[in-house]
Amino acid sequence: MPYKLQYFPVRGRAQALRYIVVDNDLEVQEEVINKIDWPAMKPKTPLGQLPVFHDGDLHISQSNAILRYVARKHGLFGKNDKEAALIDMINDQQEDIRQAYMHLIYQEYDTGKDAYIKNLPTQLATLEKVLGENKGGAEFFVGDKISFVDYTIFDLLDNLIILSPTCLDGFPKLKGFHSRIGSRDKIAKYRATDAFKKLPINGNGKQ
Ligand code: 0HH
Repeated sequence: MPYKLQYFPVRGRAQALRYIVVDNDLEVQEEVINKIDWPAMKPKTPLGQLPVFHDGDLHISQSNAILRYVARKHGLFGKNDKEAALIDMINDQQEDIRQAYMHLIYQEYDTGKDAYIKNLPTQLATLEKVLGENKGGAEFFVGDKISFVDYTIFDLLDNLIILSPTCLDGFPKLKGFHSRIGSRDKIAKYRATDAFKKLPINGNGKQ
């Protein structure tokens, strides 16, 4: 039985999972939830929010829990406990940066954008450093095989580049990483589709 993903028609908190799906040939049926249908649906979801991921009678909310579940099942969580711990650590760092990004987008875009962009190098430096600690930054964030954190960070960087096109100029490893993941055959093909191109990043039109 295919998995099912329910989410709003935005990249948002489902996009890393969508990259995992296309890059690993997973069978996932996506149900797009429109704003008008949401109030009736909200109380029926596990935590009153989307995304929700269904695997048979298992219904999971919280995007990072979904990513971890899919990663465990499909070999995208490192090859041992040590790698898994590093993947978790780096994804949590990614989550901190993502939350600050979402705060800017949804709470203070007009008043906070300049300060946010000014502070971005401090946040990106942490990712540049950890990437460099694995094979000099030439491949993935952890180990020698792609893991779910590579997809979450690819998506985060993609959003940040749209917000501030030069933000990776001082971070050659992250820049190379973003280009490498974006050039993977299935990801590049998916990103060239109209369906991807017309999907807004966020729900309020800001990016
Ligand atoms: N920590 C949770 C996670 O990672 C946060 C989930 C969350 O904030 O899964 N969900 C939001 C939608 S993501 C939610 O369910 C933000 C994108 C909003 C786009 C909305 C576009 C609507 C256009 C049709 N929000 C609804 C709610 O809380 O009632």
